[in-house]
Amino acid sequence: MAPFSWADPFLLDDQLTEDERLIRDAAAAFAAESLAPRIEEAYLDEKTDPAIFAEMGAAGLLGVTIPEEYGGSGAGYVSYGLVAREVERIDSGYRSMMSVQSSLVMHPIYAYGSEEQKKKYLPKLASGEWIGCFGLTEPDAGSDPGGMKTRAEKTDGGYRLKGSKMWISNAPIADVFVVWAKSAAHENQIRGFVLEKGMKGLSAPKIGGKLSLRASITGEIVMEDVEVGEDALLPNVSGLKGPFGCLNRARYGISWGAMGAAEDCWFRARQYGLDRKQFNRPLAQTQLYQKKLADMQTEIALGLQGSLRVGRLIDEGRFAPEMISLVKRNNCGKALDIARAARDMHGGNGIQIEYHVMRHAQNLETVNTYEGTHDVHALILGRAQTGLQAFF
Ligand code: TGC
Ligand code: FAD
Repeated sequence: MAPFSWADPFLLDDQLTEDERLIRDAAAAFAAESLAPRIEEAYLDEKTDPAIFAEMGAAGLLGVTIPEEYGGSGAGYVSYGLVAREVERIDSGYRSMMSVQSSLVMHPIYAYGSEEQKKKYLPKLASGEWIGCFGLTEPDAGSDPGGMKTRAEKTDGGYRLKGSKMWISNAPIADVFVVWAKSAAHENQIRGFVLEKGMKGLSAPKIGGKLSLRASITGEIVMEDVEVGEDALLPNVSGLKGPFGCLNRARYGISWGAMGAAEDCWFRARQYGLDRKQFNRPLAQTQLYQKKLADMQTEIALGLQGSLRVGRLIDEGRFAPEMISLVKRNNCGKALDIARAARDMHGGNGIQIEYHVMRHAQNLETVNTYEGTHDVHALILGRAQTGLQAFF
């Protein structure tokens, strides 16, 4: 028999390679030293510090899975997930910044771009010198991105883009915009385009007033007849499988990230219960409190095993998108339940910024919604097991 490790019940640490542990530890050190000291002020003031991208780049946290020749780390998807977990342990907004840059901007340029596009964009995105964003959602096309209205018309030397995108992470501070549009020159198929800050007709106003994910800036992308050359088109993908190929990676990373936020809530609730006495005994000595801690431990241990398994399958080239829907949906939903319970277990203190749990709960409302809502992933899984699609 082995001793029970309460914080790592299934000895996940043992399931990692030496290289994965090194990347995990580097991400944890970066998160503790560079992100944790900033988060309270950033969240209260709704401020995103763009310098974080260059700092993440210097720490090797951007483009973890992109080959080294383009500035990435050439590591696998388990490593990427471990980075997401450590960053989101501090704040979901910081993980959002990292995962948009890595999975939604660098990945499509790497997977669907020309050699020229890869050489031009990837090294500067990996270093964080350039900030990227990903425009799929529109005001009238969220869960149903196939209903997008953004159009690319053919011009003599390229394309003219018209339309608007909504709820776009990083957009107001972005240098590079990966946007998806229906292209008249390609039988109205959805195609990807890479736009750059400063192009005539392109703007990205901030969406203010968010009560969630306040440390990560969100905006619109407005394209008023933006003229681009042929070289802005991502040549190697067509149709919804383009953006979904990116979302597979980002959703998988979120499944790890959400567990990082949940772990932070669990550890804080446990410590609070040990420190705080009511009725002459620690809160942690009550049955109800211990049941909640046991539930947290169970869901996190199971959730991490699921993400690890899916990460290994991605690295082996054996994943199906539905596996990712399963862990994205389950881990986000469980993390949100855990954060809400941790808020409750902190009593009145739980609403204060310095106890962190309510910030996590507020963030996880977004994490449960973006990249496919909890219910949309249920419909993806329902379709896979019945063969019947229930979206409409
Ligand atoms: P459907 O008929 O299912 O598929 C259309 C085509 O796409 C292919 N496909 C996929 N390919 C790769 N991976 C996947 N996961 C794929 N899912 C679908 C499919 O094979 C088909 O290809 P083809 O060649 O046959 O045409 O499409 P549908 O229109 O019925 O889709 C329904 C649904 C609900 C599954 C889908 O639209 C969906 O997932 N909706 C959710 C939308 C979403 O996730 N939006 C995310 C926006 S980005 C974001 O939120 C970033 S937040 C980032 C941050 O800050 O961290
Ligand atoms: P809707 O699709 O209108 O859904 C509303 C409700 O209806 C949900 O509960 C949903 O589950 C339910 N619903 C929808 N369809 C069905 C159905 N067929 N059956 C049953 N129920 C259904 N997008 C990007 O492209 N890039 C980004 O960087 C990005 N960042 C984001 C950052 C933040 C902070 C937020 C909040 C969102 C971001 N998004 C981004 C958008 C995000 O992906 C969408 O909000 C999400 O896909 C849901 O779309 P929607 O908001 O239009 O909701």
